[in-house]
Amino acid sequence: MNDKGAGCHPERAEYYARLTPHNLAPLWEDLGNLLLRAPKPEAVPHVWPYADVRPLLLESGDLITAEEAERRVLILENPALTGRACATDTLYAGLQLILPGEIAPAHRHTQSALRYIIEGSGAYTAVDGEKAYMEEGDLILTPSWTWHDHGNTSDGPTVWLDGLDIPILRFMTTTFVEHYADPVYPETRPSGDSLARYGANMLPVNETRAQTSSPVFRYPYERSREALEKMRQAGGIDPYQGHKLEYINPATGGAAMPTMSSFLQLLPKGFKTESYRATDAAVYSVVEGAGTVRVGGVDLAWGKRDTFAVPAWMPHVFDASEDSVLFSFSDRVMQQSLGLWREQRGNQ
Ligand code: 1HN
Repeated sequence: MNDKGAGCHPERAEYYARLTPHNLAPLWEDLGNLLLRAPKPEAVPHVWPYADVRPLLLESGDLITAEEAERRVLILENPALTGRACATDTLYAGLQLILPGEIAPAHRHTQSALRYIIEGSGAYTAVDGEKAYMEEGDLILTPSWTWHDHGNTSDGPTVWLDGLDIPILRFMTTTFVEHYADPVYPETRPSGDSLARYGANMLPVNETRAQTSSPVFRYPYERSREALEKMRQAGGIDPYQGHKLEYINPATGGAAMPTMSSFLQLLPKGFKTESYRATDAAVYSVVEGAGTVRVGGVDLAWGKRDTFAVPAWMPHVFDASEDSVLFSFSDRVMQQSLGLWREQRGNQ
C-alpha cells in the first residue's frame, strides 16, 4: 500500500467502491505492479530429475495408448504455475512416451513444437509427409501448421522432451488445431530429404517459398556434438555460456522457428560460468554430464536426461562437475524480433 492509497484516504476508498460496478479501476493504485523496474517472472527455478519422471511416464504406457491419448505426455509443470501447462511463464514443456508399434495420430496446430530426443532410437516423427528418425540428442522440429504424426517401429520405448510456445499463443489468442482424417499423414518425401536439400550449407536453386521456420526438420546430434568438440579443441571459451551454438534456419541464418530459439552448449569438466541473465526464460535438457546451476538464489543439481527451468531475468551460474552438454530452448527469438530482448553479463 502506498500513501496515495485508500487506506490513508477514506474518501478515495468510497470512490473506488463506486467505480467497481462500472468495471472501472484507478490506474494510480496499480501502476507499481504494471511498470516494474525489472521483469518479475511468476515461474520459479525447478529441476525434474529423469529418475523420478521415467518410471511414472512408463507407467502411463500401461494405462493409455498413444493413439487414445493423441499425445501421451506428462506436462512439466512449474511449481508456481500449476494447471497452466507452463514450465516457465512463456514456455510449455513435457515428456512424451511412444512404445513399440504405437502411433500418435496426425494433426497440425498453430503452436510451433520442438522435440529433443532423450531416450530410445528408431522412432520417428513425420513432418508434412517426411519421416525424421530419432536418435538420442537429435532436435526435431514441427513448425507451426505442419502436419505431424509420430510412430515407433523400433523395439524399445522412446522418450522425448516436447517444447512448445503454448502460453505465448494462448496469450495472443492465435491457437488453432486440425486433425487429419487418417491417423497417418501420407508419406510424400523420402526420409532425409529436407536435410539433404537444406542441411549441407547449400540451398536449392530458384526456391522462393517463404521460410518463417527452418526447412530442416531434424538436426542430428552427431553433427552438433562434433561442432562443439571442434570448438573446444580450437580453444577459447565464452565465460558466460561455455561453448554454445544455436540451431538455425539455414535459409535465413536466423532462429530455427519464429517463437522459440534452441541451443546446444558444451561445459567442460570443472568449468564454472560467470553470472549471466537475460529476459528470455529457458528450459534445459541434460544430454551428457552432471553439475549444478545456481539460479535466482536456488541451487539445482542436474545429471544426464534431467530437465530444468531457468525463469526470465534470474542470474544464473553453471558449474560442470563432468564434461557436460546441455540442450535448451527459450523465447529469445520472439523477444528479439520485437526489440525487447535484454541480457546482462556479470553482476553490474
Ligand atoms: C502436441 O501436438 C504434441 O505433436 C506434443 O507431439 C505436446 C502439447 C500440447 C499441445 C499439443 C505432439 C503437445 C502438443
